[in-house]
Amino acid sequence: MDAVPASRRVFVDSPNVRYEDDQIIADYRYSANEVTKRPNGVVHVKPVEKRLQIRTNRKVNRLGLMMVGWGGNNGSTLTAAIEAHRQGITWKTRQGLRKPNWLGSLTQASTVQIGLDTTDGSPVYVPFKDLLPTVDPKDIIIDGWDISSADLNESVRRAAVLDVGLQDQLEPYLKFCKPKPSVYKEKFIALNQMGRADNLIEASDQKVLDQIREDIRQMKSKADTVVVVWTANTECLCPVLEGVHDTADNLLAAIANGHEDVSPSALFAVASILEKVPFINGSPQNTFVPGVRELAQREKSWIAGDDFKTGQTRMKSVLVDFLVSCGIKPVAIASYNHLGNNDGKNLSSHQQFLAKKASKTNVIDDAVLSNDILYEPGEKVDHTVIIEYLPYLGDSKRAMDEYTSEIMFGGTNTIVMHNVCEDSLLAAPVILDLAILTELATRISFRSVDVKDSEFQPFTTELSILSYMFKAPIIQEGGHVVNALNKQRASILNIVRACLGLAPEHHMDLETKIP
Ligand code: NAI
Ligand code: DG6
Repeated sequence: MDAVPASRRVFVDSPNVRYEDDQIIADYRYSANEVTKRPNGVVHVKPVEKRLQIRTNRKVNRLGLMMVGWGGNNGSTLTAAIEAHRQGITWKTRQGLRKPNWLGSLTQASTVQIGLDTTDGSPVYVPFKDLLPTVDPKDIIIDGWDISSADLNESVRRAAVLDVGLQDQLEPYLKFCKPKPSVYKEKFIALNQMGRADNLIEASDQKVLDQIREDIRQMKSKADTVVVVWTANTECLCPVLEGVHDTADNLLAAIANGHEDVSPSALFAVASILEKVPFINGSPQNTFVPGVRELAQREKSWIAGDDFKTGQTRMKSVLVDFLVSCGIKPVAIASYNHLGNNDGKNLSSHQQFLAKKASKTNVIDDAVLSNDILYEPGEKVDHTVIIEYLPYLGDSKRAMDEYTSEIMFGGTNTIVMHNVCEDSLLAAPVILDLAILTELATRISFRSVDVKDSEFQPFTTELSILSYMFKAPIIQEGGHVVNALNKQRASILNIVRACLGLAPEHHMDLETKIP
């Protein structure tokens, strides 16, 4: 018997879902509450329902992933992991034989409760990747840019993240992966990175932009969908200048005139937008200045960011949400890190550190705002973030956190955490998920059944469905930022369920609670 392909292992038997050869069409009732806060203090809640049709194209596109900062620890680790899977490499360590896996990936290693078993009432879990057709990591075509000319074999060895037995077997494949030249502007990343910059496009900003666009077009000739991810060094925050960064036209003119305050990451974002390929910012800097956002909207191109959420901050966005939703009041948080990789070296420079500090700090804002029993309007948690560079440790990052909260009757509850792990082994699966979920998002569209003759529309420009993967998610104007990890996960999963005509996961389990 032929194995059932992953994308056909879950079948929804409902009059609300139509599986056609090339698409899945779901009729979906989206329930929400319209709330008005009345002057007399009454919170008036009106449940509303919108009838939607959701269409998912079933044909998975051939995905081309282009990483800016390809030769860095994240870029090289992800490339090595994909190649190790593709080649089926195994390697020996002191602990025994190892084989590649995708632990840490939402799409590849997590499961979703789909319902209760009809025979014994036990919960049935299915792999996330079996719900809708998604890209197989082994099929991703990878390319990218780096200011360092090291090929990917050299980069993997420089990063010193993976076992040598694996590095050696990957060499025949990785040594041919050579990053494309990129743009280096001294004022944006730390001066201590200068020694690495030997692979540069020495030209005006306009020519750099044209070259990046040409590079993307080359990838387009091999792949149906191209996603560009910034996993290069954290830049300092860019001053948002009137006449330069404020509108799409001013920004394009500033690039044409070679204005020094256009950041390299903004050049990559603009190039991606003009080529109409999604651009994802994995670092904390303000790449998405108003001009970039306006351009993305005008060109109907997708953007997402900022700053991958992988370790300490991911835990913070769970823990603070948990405390506040228990009615416990976090009042002081001290988050300290030391690490020895090149990211840590770049962040040892104050201006770049400030960008990172902001995204690591703001992640508790939504939890604080959610509870006005605990917090007065405008009240802040005493919150500090420190990062130190300790070269000896390489990619092994140490994160120490102390959370002090107020509990009943003047008591305090202090939680202390110590986390040690390879930074890039947490980041690589997150970048993979971003690429896979972005490709999936490009195949989903929505139409309102309540509006006559309405046409299917894709997600809006800011792909906030990807918020789970970011410390500081960007959202469309008028939206609200969600930082709490479990809400972000529920958002992705419930949208995927909606594509199959399934109600959101409500965990009510009434089957087992009422007669
Ligand atoms: P890395 O320093 O090892 O790699 C960055 C790479 O970017 C280097 O190879 C560098 O040569 C290259 N680069 C710098 N400027 C460039 C430019 N203009 N164009 C092309 N390449 C350029 O750093 P790592 O550990 O790979 O992290 C990458 C980024 O991801 C950093 O900004 C980091 O803060 C961010 N990040 C990392 C997380 C993690 O867990 N590892 C989580 C969240 C964010
Ligand atoms: C030190 O915190 C360096 C940073 O680049 C982090 O490693 C990275 O942003 C991951 O952050 P977090 O807080 O999710 O572990």
